[in-house]
Amino acid sequence: MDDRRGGMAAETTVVIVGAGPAGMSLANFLQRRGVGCVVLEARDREYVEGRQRAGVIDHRAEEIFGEFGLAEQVAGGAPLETLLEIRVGGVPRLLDVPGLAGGRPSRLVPQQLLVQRLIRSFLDGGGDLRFGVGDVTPRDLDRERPRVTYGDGELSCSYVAGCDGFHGVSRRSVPDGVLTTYSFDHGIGWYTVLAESPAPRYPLMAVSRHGFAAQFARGPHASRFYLQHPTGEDPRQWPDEYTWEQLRLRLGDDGLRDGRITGREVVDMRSFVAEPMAYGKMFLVGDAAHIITPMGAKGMNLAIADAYLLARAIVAAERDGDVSGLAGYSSACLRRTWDYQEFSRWYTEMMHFAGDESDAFRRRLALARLDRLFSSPPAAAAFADLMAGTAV
Ligand code: RFL
Repeated sequence: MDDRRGGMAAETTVVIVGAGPAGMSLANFLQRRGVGCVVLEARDREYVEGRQRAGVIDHRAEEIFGEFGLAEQVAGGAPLETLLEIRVGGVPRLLDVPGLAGGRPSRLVPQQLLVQRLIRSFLDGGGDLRFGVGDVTPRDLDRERPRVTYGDGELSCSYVAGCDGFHGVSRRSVPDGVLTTYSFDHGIGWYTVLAESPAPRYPLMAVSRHGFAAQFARGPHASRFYLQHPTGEDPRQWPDEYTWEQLRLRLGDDGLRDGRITGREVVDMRSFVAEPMAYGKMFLVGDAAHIITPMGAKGMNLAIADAYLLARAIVAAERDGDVSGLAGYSSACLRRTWDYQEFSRWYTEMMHFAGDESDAFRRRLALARLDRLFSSPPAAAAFADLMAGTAV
């Protein structure tokens, strides 16, 4: 190629499928290193920039953006995380997570803001990003020059980056029998509501016999709440009054101010991993290869960390002919993925079982885990290290 401005490029170095956190991180990293790429996104810009999900970029992700001179664009001025509050039966306990991690704070950057900023930065740099592209199909992945066809267009490239999320086409383009997949249902239902209710002082998680609840800031005047709900029930039918009543009960806060509920979603407490994260010249990045529960806030950060490793590997291959990074991409990403899956499961069990009176033994184990976090500095430091994000 490199017709990155023209929109009609027939050849490029990397075709990136999907313009979420994984795809837009990768696109910006490659652009900053002078590697040509085209991003193909199925949805329109408004949809992609409005999708609200994650709220935190961990310290490791900020370091990664910093390495590409993007930290100011994506995280400049974003509030730093300070303390984490875990409320047990209405009694608050505070954990200085950044301090315990050796001064490595995470930042509050809502996912839609991160994506908006990455899109703007890529387009300002002359990047080729095509929205509303239908029928994207990766082909010839085991050949030297794969192709990606879409609508009535076609691109030939050196690498395909499958950044199209769990339901995307990339993983499904791998021939049968190549991937081993692992799925796990945590057996817990989560209901999340976005509300015009003042942000909590600190990120807040609460253990109670009424079920788990959490409250996180989404800007100064809005909160995202999470409520555990009995599986087999659709909590989106709950009257608002009942939702607020449950939140007050679980958070142990009679004075919790309600507000207009602007979003309701049921969140799958499911985990998934596909191995390996590469087939021929295609590399899977982010949710296309793995999903993780929101407990621990690692999904978006894993997507950014995968994109970082892939960008580094492609740059080394293109500039120096060093293909070792590409050969090791899958195993390096999977090591961190499983580490975070374990962390997320550990955290999920602790926060949900500690209030669960249906199984007294399991409950006592979870309470012991929670106590250790507040009484053992090494245990607290290990927790904080994972919250800050582990280095590659
Ligand atoms: P995404 O965000 O799903 O983006 C994929 C993009 O690909 C497009 N696409 C296609 N494009 C072209 N052709 C096709 N055939 C295509 N198919 C799909 C899609 O339109 C989309 O634009 O995947 P990506 O980039 O890997 O990013 C992953 C993150 O979105 C995800 O891990 C996080 O949202 C998970 N997550 C959280 N992660 C955190 O780090 N911290 C959190 O606090 C956190 N909270 C959450 C979350 C996920 C949630 N939900 C709804 C699952 C809270 C929630 C409620």
